Amino acid sequence: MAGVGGPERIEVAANEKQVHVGKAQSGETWLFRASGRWRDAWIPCGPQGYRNFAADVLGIRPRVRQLPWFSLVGRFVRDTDQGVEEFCIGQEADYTFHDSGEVVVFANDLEDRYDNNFGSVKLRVDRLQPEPKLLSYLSSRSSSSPTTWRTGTTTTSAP
Ligand SMILES: [Ca+2]
Repeated sequence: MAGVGGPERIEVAANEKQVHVGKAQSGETWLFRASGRWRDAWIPCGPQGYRNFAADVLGIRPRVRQLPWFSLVGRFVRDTDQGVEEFCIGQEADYTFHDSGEVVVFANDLEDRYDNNFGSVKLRVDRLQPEPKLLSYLSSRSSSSPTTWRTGTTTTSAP
């Protein structure tokens, strides 16, 4: 059995302050994979973002301070209003949710500088159930996922 439902494919526009992905349930792990390029004014980059040396010198940081400029960021808003988690997606990441809540994504830019953003990246999200099914899903992935954008092997480390 594959993940919880099929993969979702979402176009994340660089000029959107938040793009809705869906609702996460407690215990789920989501695999995020992003590809393509977008642009912050004249600076092109991928979903991993770029180094902004001038801003670093001036001490200016984007919305999620600790993550790279223009990296693809996920934000998890718990249903209980018990806080928000932000995590770097970049080109690829997985994230396990310990509560239920809404997931949104966005380019990590300054709050009021989205008007000069162009293009979009493609995001694929696979929702996985806890451990046993996750492992069987990963081992069956090579034969069951003809639509992945990147080829190559996925290495998993046993806990
Ligand atoms: Ca911008």
